[in-house]
Amino acid sequence: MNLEAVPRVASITKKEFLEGYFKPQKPVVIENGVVDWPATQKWSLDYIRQVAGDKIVPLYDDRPVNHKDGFNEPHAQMKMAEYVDLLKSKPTKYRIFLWNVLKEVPQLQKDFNFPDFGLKLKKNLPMLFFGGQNSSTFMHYDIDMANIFHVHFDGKKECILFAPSQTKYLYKVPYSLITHESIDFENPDYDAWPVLKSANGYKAELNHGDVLYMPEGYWHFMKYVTPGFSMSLRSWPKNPMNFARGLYNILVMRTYDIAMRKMKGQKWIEHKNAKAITRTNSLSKSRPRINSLDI
Ligand SMILES: O=C(O)CCC(=O)C(=O)O
Ligand SMILES: [Fe+2]
Repeated sequence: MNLEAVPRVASITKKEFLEGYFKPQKPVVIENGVVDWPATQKWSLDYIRQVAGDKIVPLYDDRPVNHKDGFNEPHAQMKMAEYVDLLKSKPTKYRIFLWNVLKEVPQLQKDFNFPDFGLKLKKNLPMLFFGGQNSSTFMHYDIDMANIFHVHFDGKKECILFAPSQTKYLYKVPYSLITHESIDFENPDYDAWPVLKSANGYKAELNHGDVLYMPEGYWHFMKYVTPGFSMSLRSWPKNPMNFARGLYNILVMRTYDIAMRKMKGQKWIEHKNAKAITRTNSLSKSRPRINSLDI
């Protein structure tokens, strides 16, 4: 794929960040963005096991969206201690997604603060994400179109990003925030997804303590190369169009999608997946070989 490396800086001033990355809406990895956090010294999977071992955690694997699954309903649950043991013992697809561990284990709140990169951050407690070796999230963008500072802990993670301007090449599923779930973004089959060749994106590797800035509405695919966890801090979109899009997503799009799933079930999901293919392929002159079978 046409992926350029996200620039990495050791540290950054507010002015440099706002001028160089926020205003042009470009991603950046800030290596020492949160060095002053006690979390960068303390947080590891072992530490989380120690302080949150007894908590029951909601787990998600990478099964395709099914109408029978509720919106964001977990696929399994276990104690945090068992989950950390599982992460450390073998590759697993189970991930924790949007879990408010900070509310459940208040002592963790002492270990971080809201850094000042020049953007006003949402002060509600940030969520944590965990993943096992080789687990990944679908390519998606976040419903609120926020500016995101994604801080990684313990392991190594690979990220693939696309700006919103690339959406037309990405086989986006209508009334959702994901691309077609059959695309392997690490090794895409261009016979099946020919238009993907036209997309220009970014890649980044995150290690412990790295902060990835993702601008408003950026697509992101994340793969845990080794077990680890991350925290996302968010700032409302500053572009009024993106702010309106975030409100639309939350108030209209999601409501409509949930209603259609209830009414039409799996047929609705299949219809949307087929639409993702026909819409994007209408940009291509060459006829795809495999997609027609998927529909
Ligand atoms: O790393 C993950 O599991 C997903 C992170 C993500 O999607 C986000 O921070 O918005
Ligand atoms: Fe996300």
